[in-house]
Amino acid sequence: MDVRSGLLAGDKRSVARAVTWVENGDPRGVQLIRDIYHDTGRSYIVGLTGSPGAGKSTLVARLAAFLATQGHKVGVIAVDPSSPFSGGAILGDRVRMFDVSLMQNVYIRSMGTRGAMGGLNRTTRMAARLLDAAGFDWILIETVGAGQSEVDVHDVAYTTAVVMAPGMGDDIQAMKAGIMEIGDVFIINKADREGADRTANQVESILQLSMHTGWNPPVVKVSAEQNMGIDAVVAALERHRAYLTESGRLAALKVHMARLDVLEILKARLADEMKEQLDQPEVQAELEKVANKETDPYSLADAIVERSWRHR
Ligand SMILES: Nc1nc2c(ncn2[C@@H]2O[C@H](COP(=O)(O)OP(=O)(O)OP(=O)(O)O)[C@@H](O)[C@H]2O)c(=O)[nH]1
Ligand SMILES: [Mg+2]
Repeated sequence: MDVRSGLLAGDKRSVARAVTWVENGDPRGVQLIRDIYHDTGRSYIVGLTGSPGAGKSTLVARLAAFLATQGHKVGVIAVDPSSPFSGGAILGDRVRMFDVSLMQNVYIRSMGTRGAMGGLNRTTRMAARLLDAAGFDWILIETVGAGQSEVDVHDVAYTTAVVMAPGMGDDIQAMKAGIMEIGDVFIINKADREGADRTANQVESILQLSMHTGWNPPVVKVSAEQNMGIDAVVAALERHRAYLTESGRLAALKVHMARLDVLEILKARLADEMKEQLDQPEVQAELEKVANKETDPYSLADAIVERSWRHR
C-alpha cells in the first residue's frame, strides 16, 4: 500500500511516514499535501497549553480515550520544542499515553524541532492536515505554555484550552496577561488536590474583569489522574466549537491558517529564488564590495531584488 492510499484509509503506519516527510521537508510530503488537501477540513483541532507539569499529557490521554470510546477517531500531536527528536513520545508521556495509544482509533505523535522546516507552527499545521485526511475527526495538540513555546497555539488550533493546576492561582496575577487572553476554555486540573476551588475562583474573577465579546470562557475542574470531569471538558470544547461555527469565526480562523500556510510557502520560494540570485557569478564581486565596506548589505539586497524583478 502506498503512503497516500494508506493515509486516506487511516493506516497509522502511513500516517507516521507522512508526518515524518513533512517534518523533514521531504518533497514527497509536499506532493502528498497537494494530493490530499481536498480530503481535509473535517476534523476539529483543539490546542491544550499550560505550564509544565499541569497535567496536559495526562488530560490529553484521558480526552483521547473518552472521545475514542464515543466512536471518534482521535489524533494527538504532542509538541515538544525542547526535544531534538521526533517520531516518538518523550518517556514520561509515553508511559502515560501508552495504554491509550494502543486503542485502534487513537494515534499519538510527538514532534520536536528536528527538521521542522518552516518552523514548528507550520509543521504542526501540516501534520494536522495529514491526520485530518486520515479520518481523525478530533485532533488534540499539546504545547507548553504561552511564551515558553515556539508554537503559537492560535495559529494551529481552533479552540485553545489552558490547563492549570491548584496552587498556580497565586501566580495568576503575576502571570503574563497572554495566557489569560488566549484561553477559550480554562481547565483546572488536579481537582483531587486541595486548592482547586480557590484557583478556579481566581481564574473566574480575572476572566470577569477582562473584556469578552460573544464568548465567555468557562472554567472547568477535572482530575485527569482520577479520570473525573472529562465529560465536562468535552462539553465545554463542543460548546466553543458550536460558538465558533455559528458566529462565523471558525471560517475566519481557517482563512487565517490558510494565509499562514501560503505565507510560509511564499517565504520559502522567495528565499530559494534570492539564493539563486546570490549564487550568480557577477554577484560575487558585489559581495566583495560589501565585505570591503565599499557598499552596505542593504544596498546590495535592493539591487538584487530589483534585478530579479526586471528579469520576470
Ligand atoms: N494529583 C493529580 N496529579 C496529576 C493529575 N494529572 C496529572 N497529574 C500528575 O502531574 C504530573 C505531570 O503530569 P503531565 O501530564 O506529565 O503534565 P504536563 O503538563 O503534560 O507536563 P509537561 O509535558 O512536562 O509540561 C504527573 O506526575 C501526573 O501524574 C491529576 O488530575 N491529579
Ligand atoms: Mg506533557
